[in-house]
Amino acid sequence: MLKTYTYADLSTADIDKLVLRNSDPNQSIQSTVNDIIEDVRQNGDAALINYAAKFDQVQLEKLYLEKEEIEELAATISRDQQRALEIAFQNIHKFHSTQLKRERVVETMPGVKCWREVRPIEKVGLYIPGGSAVLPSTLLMLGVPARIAGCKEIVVCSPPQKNGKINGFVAYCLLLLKIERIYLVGGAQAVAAMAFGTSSIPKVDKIFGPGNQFVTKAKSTIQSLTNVSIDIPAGPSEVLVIADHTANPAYVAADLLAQAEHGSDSQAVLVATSAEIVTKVNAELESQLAVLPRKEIAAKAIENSYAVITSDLREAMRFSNIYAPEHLIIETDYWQTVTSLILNAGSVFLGHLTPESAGDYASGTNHTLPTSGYARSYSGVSVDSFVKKITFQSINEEGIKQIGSTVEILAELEGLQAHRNAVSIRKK
Ligand code: HSO
Ligand code: ZN
Repeated sequence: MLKTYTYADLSTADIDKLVLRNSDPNQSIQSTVNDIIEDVRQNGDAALINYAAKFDQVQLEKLYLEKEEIEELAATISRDQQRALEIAFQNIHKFHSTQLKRERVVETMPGVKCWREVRPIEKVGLYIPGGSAVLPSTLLMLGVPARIAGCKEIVVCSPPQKNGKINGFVAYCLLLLKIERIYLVGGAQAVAAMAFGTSSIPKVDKIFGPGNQFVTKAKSTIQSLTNVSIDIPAGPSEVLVIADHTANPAYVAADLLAQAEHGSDSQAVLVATSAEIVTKVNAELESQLAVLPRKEIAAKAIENSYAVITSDLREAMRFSNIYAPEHLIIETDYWQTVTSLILNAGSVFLGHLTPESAGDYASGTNHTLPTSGYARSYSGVSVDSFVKKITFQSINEEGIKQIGSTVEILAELEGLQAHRNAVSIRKK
């Protein structure tokens, strides 16, 4: 049963409280993460081997698997499973390959040419969560855009299984991506390893990937300790479903549960245009939840979740924009009337036949998306996340004449004589 609120009864302060998530109020996650980061910084590989023993219950001799071992593991999955991963790979590739666009050269004044060129980030680190569910799809979502961008070195970290290996699906994705090594490190320690480098694990320029609260906290922490950047704060996953009277309550419940099964810290929010819809969805939640293999996890997440009743779709969109969901599913016949009202969301799923699961795996869009309200200011991962856009300019004789006095005057008014001279000397 979802806790239920009525939008009209909520004050601004109530709404602020409702939309707050993943807040670590007593800093306990931060302090654990700080200790792990410091340990990895000082003790490198030895710390990583200790954490594998402690968190993954495995005594590792080496911290990575190489090509032959990866190929062996990949061969253990069925042809149907390989085929499904290939189709996902192809669709993600198709969608992302349009994202590398050449921009045109702009002549801002005669003889003054400016443009931007794209260059890949050279070394990228991809974090593939293990934990309660192994997510090979995440490897495709990060590896495909990294390949399209042309990144030279792709470092992949994922927690080891108890047998010191990785699962066959992750292995098969590595083959599809032509990545020949995977590092057996999980959690905050993987983030720290890629940020500082250890004898086994290369230091990277940027770290990507979703994770639990520890991974997300580690990513935000290493940004202030190193010159390594991160993709986005992608923490516990969340969905907001907007449903009106045209929605199928069974579909809505299925979508909420698909989110809830990710982790007990996931959130699934229903915004419905009547109390009756909430009642019907609750009934479906109960019956569908009862038969889920991960029902304990999903039930906890549902406890963490809620429903909001609004008077119409516009009001529903207003709440959704404040919540700024990672995933927004709009289940109404009238979705075309509200898409222009969407201001904040990571990825949007429209109509009755567009489950989030399609985007999670195989339609082509990326599933690494901003959570915890960061969709207000961040975009999801794309090819853009793996490149820099460098600006260039070239000025000729005509150009320096055209722009010279403007720069001289501006340099003068800022009291920067040397700036002025750098122009004047060329005008002579
Ligand atoms: N919903 C997750 C992605 C995922 N789902 C991977 C299944 N596997 C975060 O967008
Ligand atoms: Zn998912």
